[in-house]
Amino acid sequence: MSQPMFSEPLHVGRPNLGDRERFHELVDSAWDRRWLTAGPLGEEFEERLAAVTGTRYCVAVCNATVGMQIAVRALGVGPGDEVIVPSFTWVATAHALSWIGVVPVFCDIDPDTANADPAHVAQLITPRTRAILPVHVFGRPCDVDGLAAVADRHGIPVVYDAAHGLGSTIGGRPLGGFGAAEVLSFHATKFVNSFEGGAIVTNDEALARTARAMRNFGIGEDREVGSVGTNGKLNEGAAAMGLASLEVMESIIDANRTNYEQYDKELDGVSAVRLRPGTTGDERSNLQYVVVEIDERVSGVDRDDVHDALLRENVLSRRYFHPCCHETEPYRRAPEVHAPLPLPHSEALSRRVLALPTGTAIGAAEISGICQIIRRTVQAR
Ligand code: T4K
Repeated sequence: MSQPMFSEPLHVGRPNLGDRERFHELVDSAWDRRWLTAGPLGEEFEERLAAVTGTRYCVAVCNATVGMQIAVRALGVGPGDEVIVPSFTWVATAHALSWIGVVPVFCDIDPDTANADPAHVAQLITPRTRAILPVHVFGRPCDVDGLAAVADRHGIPVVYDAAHGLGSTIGGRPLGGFGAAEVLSFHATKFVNSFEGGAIVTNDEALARTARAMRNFGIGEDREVGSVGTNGKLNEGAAAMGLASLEVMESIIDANRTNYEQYDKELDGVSAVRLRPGTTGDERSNLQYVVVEIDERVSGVDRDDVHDALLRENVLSRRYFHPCCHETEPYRRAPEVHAPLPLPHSEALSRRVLALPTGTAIGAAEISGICQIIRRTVQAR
């Protein structure tokens, strides 16, 4: 068997790393203080995130999944309530709700942006709908005005899953400050990471106070247990990683942009492959995901063929997001509940998408090789 093009695997989601010495210095400070969780590094991380997102309050949490649960619960959403979410997302968005007894009702997307379609959201509202939980997919901002209009008409809040959204802007406004709250992720595979971690950002003081208590077993500022809560605290080691990572955020976005432009150039003119748009119009995207759509009708080669061809050469691309949430086992059993209307755009996109490696762990030579494999594969038939 011939050798793969790359001797070391190239991964989607390979972590970007900040300055090693800075990370060690921060961890040492926690060590010296003997303060290991919910401490000053977490508070500093919160302050910096509030500044980056232009929000008044930030509540750092152990991951975005728990962050979304806290955010919707802090807004009074509970078991049996319905929340509208896109089906074209990482399954965490739906699971965060189901895990606390809330019913995810899946909406379709606008195929241009891959984000929740406000018109479809409006059709799914019932007397049981208590919130909308859209996702800024791949760092591209949602139609925040369209979603706000639907939510306002029905008197329900919007909470954004902003797991992909840090550092992206719309009309010059950073993501983080839209809706009642937005929830960020700092999982290792996110372009800014804290090993595992997340944050709820909001301009609503009461919501921030409730979320802060819920993160800590419901214990309020008066040290009394005022509500049911969970353990959603961020530890100081994670906060140290998050700070070191956040400090180099702009340089990671620069690297992502350079990578994106190279993919764009090298895949230009390959009619079976469409690079999904990154930064457009008045939007800036963090470009943390480079996603192509493979059009099987053009070359007879489908997305899975390209995925497998890359794998043979040691490139681990990812099918984000396939299958759609409503096609996974826990949700497809009750389509009348979870996807009462058809979701053709989500299903079609889900069959075409493939995320390719980017970030600071990859260079120009590797991107050229990846594009060569893709070109060769789609032009082979
Ligand atoms: N909402 C959205 C829209 C999300 O995308 C996510 C997470 C969430 C909510 C939930 O946020 P958190 O609760 O996690 O904060 C990954 C991640 O596990 C998941 O966090 C992420 N979305 C999703 C898009 O991708 P997998 O199963 O594809 O990742 P995994 O662990 O296989 O890693 C991907 C690649 O990265 C691998 O090929 C290896 C590489 N890798 C991974 C890790 C962890 C490394 O090189 N080093 C590492 O440390 O789900």
